[in-house]
Amino acid sequence: MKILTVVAVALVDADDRVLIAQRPPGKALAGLWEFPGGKLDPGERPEAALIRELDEELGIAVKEACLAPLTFASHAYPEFHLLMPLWICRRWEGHAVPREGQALKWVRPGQLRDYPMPPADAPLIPPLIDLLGV
Ligand code: 9L3
Ligand code: MG
Repeated sequence: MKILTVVAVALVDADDRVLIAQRPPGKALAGLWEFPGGKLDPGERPEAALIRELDEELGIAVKEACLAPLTFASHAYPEFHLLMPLWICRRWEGHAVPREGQALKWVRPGQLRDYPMPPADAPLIPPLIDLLGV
């Protein structure tokens, strides 16, 4: 089975709210809320891919030193196996804005369950609640 690496981040604001983005119409899993991130380009380091995705999708600049590994998701889709490391980040430059037509929401960890997520993302919620509280 093909293993696909996708990188993702929990951006956390000063009130311990986490940013989720709604996948736009036309994409796979459209309408579901996810932690921002995406696929690696060929030969790209995971951290570099995440920094690039955050610039492209949200217009924010993240320094690699401000990314801390938190947990990972491992999920079998019918066509591939998704392995998704999740970093946590509390410091970045700029204001997160939807650059790809996606809706954005800052949500308390205890409220994340109210937003339908891709199956790979939902198991990432309990570690965030453990770390940040509800
Ligand atoms: N995916 C799941 N949860 C996420 C992200 C960023 C991505 N938090 C899944 C959706 C797709 C695959 O990873 O199946 C690749 O993502 P994209 O390149 O379509 O955004
Ligand atoms: Mg993406």
